[in-house]
Amino acid sequence: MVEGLILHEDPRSGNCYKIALTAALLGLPLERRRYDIMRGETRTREFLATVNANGRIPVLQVGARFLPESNAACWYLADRSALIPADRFDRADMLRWMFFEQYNHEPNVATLRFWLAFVGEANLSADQRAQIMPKRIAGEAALALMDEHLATRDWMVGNRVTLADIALYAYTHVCEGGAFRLADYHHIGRWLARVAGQPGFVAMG
Ligand SMILES: N[C@@H](CCC(=O)N[C@@H](CS)C(=O)NCC(=O)O)C(=O)O
Repeated sequence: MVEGLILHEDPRSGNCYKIALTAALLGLPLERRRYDIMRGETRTREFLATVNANGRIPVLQVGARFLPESNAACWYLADRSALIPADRFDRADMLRWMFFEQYNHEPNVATLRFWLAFVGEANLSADQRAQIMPKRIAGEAALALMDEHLATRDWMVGNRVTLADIALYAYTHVCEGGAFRLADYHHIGRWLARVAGQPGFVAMG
């Protein structure tokens, strides 16, 4: 039994989408509250005081409690479901890919998408512009690692969809917004179709 669930989100954010997709695959009803991060709506005094002192979405509200961090929120929703493997090693391996997503993938693939597709290259600071190439190299390395991993398996962990797939799907399927070339990653391409074919799947946004 899960208490009333509210997702505080900007629907353009892949981090928010992970939670919406997890809820959809589990058939859990989710109320949505929208914020525009481009207008600083997660930086207001009220948001910082009540929703997330870290000034960011997504935040999953569970009754009167607030849970920031996308992967923690996905875990909360999926706890004791088939989206988290029963096998102890696989469960830790799933976490490995979720940490990889936050450290190697999202800061490069998602940030370049945000900068190029939403902020616009002309509006970036000199410091941000200098980071484009290092982030492209690191993002391509993360995608190449996933592609190699998926060459011999259908799912990131075990033999069915888990939170590792959801966490990595969110920004991988829209990586072309950051000028990454999906066509270069054949195994990822087939895996994206597998995730999108799951019963209950919902598209982003
Ligand atoms: N590690 C966090 C990242 C959260 C994050 O970076 N959120 C961005 C949108 S995807 C945000 O709220 N940006 C607005 C801001 O920083 O003002 C997660 O996985 O939830």
